[in-house]
Amino acid sequence: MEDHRGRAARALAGAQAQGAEALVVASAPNRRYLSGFSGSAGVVLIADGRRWLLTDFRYLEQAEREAPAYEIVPIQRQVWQQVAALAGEVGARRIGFEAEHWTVAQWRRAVSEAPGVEWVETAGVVEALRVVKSPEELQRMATAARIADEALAQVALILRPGLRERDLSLHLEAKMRELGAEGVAFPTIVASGPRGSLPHGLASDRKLEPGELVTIDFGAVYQGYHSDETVTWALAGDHPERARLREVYEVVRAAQAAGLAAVRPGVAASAVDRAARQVIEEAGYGAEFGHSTGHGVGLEVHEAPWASSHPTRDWTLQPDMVITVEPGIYLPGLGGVRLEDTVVVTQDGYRRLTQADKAWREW
Ligand SMILES: [Mn+2]
Repeated sequence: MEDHRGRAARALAGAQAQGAEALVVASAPNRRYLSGFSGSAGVVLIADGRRWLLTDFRYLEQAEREAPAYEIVPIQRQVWQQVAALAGEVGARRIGFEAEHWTVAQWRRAVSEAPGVEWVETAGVVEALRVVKSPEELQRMATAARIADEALAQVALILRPGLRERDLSLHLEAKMRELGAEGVAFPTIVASGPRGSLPHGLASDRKLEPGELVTIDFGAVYQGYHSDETVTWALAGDHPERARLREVYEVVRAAQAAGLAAVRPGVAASAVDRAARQVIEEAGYGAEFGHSTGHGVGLEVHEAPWASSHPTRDWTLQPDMVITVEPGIYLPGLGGVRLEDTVVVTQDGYRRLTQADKAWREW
């Protein structure tokens, strides 16, 4: 069982640093991180020594079981009035909310239901806690990655020209579920041949052809935690641009190796991006690598820390952070290559969670 009391105390301290006396958390991954509750609806409220989870009739029994560190409160008609009354029990009137997750309509509703509350905008409070993973979280992520890798190995057995991208994704997703995944981390990307230039090309009806490349970007979810991995495989056979595709592949592979080699504690995540990007730029493909090099993974498939060249949201890597390293090159009309691993920052470097071989592979 995770230390939900400790997490709640740290979240409250973070909210206090942003001017609040209490914190409400309604975004699903943050709510789950703080309480253990995995349901789709509910509000966590944390104030001076107290922890409440307000949820509706559908989830009361589940909430009692999943969130023993919290007082479970059935939601009545006006949830924000209830929140105000509970916070009032410990004298809290300035209640922080997650400004990055609320809609304007939600904020208006809170203001109108609880006019006596001063609603304080907070940002990134729980997200900042989530970046460093606990041993239990790392265990779950390692299991998600292993499931995904085993499913990919099964897909390799059916890979051949004539196979539709859609059938490849269906097979991969079914195998992940069979192997214990509770779901897929995101709709599987299968981009073959010229579609490889679409960085997020969802699996289509297109049939694989001899000699071309196919990029597969996929992940499993295990006990709420995601994996994220990309391979680009070559199909055997002749292709007029084969030599060029191979050259591009080796550039991306070198870029990924350079990005991984930069991963260690104390390093800025932007330095990982720079290390990978430099290899691609020096090979003359800088303009064809238009996305950032990586991102955190956990309860969400994309979360902090971000490994990008963006100057205002840099992160210093610490042990037990989890990030992806996933450079790519995309050539419209020809195809593309991306290679991605999810890794844990260790005391002196990194450890891969995703294990599929990233050397050139022909099937
Ligand atoms: Mn990714």
